[in-house]
Parts: sequence; C-alpha cells; structure tokens
Amino acid sequence: KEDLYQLEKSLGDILPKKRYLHSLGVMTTAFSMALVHDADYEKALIAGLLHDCAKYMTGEEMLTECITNGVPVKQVEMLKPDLLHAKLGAFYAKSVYNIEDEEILSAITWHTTGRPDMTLLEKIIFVADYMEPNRTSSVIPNLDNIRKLSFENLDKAVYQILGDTIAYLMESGKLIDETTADTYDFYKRKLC
Ligand code: DGI
Ligand code: FE
Ligand code: FE
Ligand code: FE
Repeated sequence: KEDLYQLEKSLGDILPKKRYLHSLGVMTTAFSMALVHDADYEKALIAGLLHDCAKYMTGEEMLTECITNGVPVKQVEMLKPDLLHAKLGAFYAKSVYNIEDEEILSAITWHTTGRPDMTLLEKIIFVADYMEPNRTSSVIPNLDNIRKLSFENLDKAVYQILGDTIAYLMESGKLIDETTADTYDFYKRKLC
C-alpha cells in the first residue's frame, strides 16, 4: 500500500511551496468530504495529495512531456497547455508514484474540467481542489456557499463551481474546454 508520508516527502521536493501547501489542503479537505459522503478516504487522501503533481513546469514543458510519453493532447490543450497538468498528473501518479488504482487516476485526470456523470471520488477531488482552506474568498465568488454545499449536496457544489468557473473564463475571454461546458450542462440537467 502506498505510504502517504513517503508521497508527501516526494511531492514536497518537487512542487513549489504554495502548490505543495495547496496539495496538502486538498488532501485533508478530500479526506473530510470522503467521511461525510461515504467514499474511500484513503483514496481521497492520495488523489488529493497527488492531483497537481505535474504542476511544477511550464505549459510548453507539459506539452512536450505529453507528446514524449504518448499522453493524448486535444486541440484546446495545444492552445491552453496548462490544462494538461491534470492528465499528465495522472500519468505521473502511475509512472512515478506507482499508483495503480483507476479511481484515483481518473479523479486526477478530471480534476480541472470535471466530466459528465463523475464518480463520487472525482466529484470530491474536483470540489476539494476549488475550496480547500488556502483558497481565499476575496478572489473566489460564493466560496462560503460552496464550502457549505460540499458537505451537504455534492452535485450542487459541482454545479455552482462550474457555473462560476465558466463565468470567469468568459469574462476574461479564455477558451473553454468542451468537457468543462459538457460537465456544466450535465449537472444543470441533473439538478433542474
Ligand atoms: O491546478 P489548480 O489551480 O489547483 O486548479 P485547476 O486544476 O482546477 O485549474 C484551475 C484553472 O483552470 C482555473 O484558472 C480555471 C482553469 N480552467 C478550468 N476549466 C477550464 C480552464 N481554463 C480554460 N482555458 N478552459 C477551461 O475549460
Ligand atoms: Fe489542478
Ligand atoms: Fe479545479
Ligand atoms: Fe489543485
């Protein structure tokens, strides 16, 4: 079984300090959410800790790493290669940190865009990433509401996050990955 302490040490050596502290925040937040929602808390800990394990290089380097290692790259990811840290993170989780569990790997893969009909663990990591304690409400709208929803109604938390993320992306004129849009539509339909 993967030793959380060893994983923490390795990540602390490779991630920038703030990114490492964020990862610890997602880990403990995902742990709490797993307890409330009856998910596997050991998987939540590992997925939370490792979700950004590729986020220590530039977008260009991520693109090169994906191409070199046969990780498929979509068109929107060529234009916004930062998006690749999720998929590349899942690749590293397996190849560098020896995580074989497909539930953990898919939670890492989908943590940035989400995907329609997410698994419980995918939703937990998606939400924990957004609202862990180091995120501050001065930059993130509805943070208090999302923190409350995350323990009460996970689908509503996912929906609110996607709505706010898409609004932010549109305001700042950024490209929207079709998976982000599809995920929003899925949860809108599911809830309304
Ligand atoms: O890696 P983190 O910063 O912890 O969090 P994340 O992996 O959820 O990435 C958040 C960023 O990703 C945030 O600035 C919004 C952006 N993002 C999410 N969906 C899309 C997107 N960016 C673009 N261009 N298109 C998307 O669909
Ligand atoms: Fe991320
Ligand atoms: Fe996210
Ligand atoms: Fe993150």
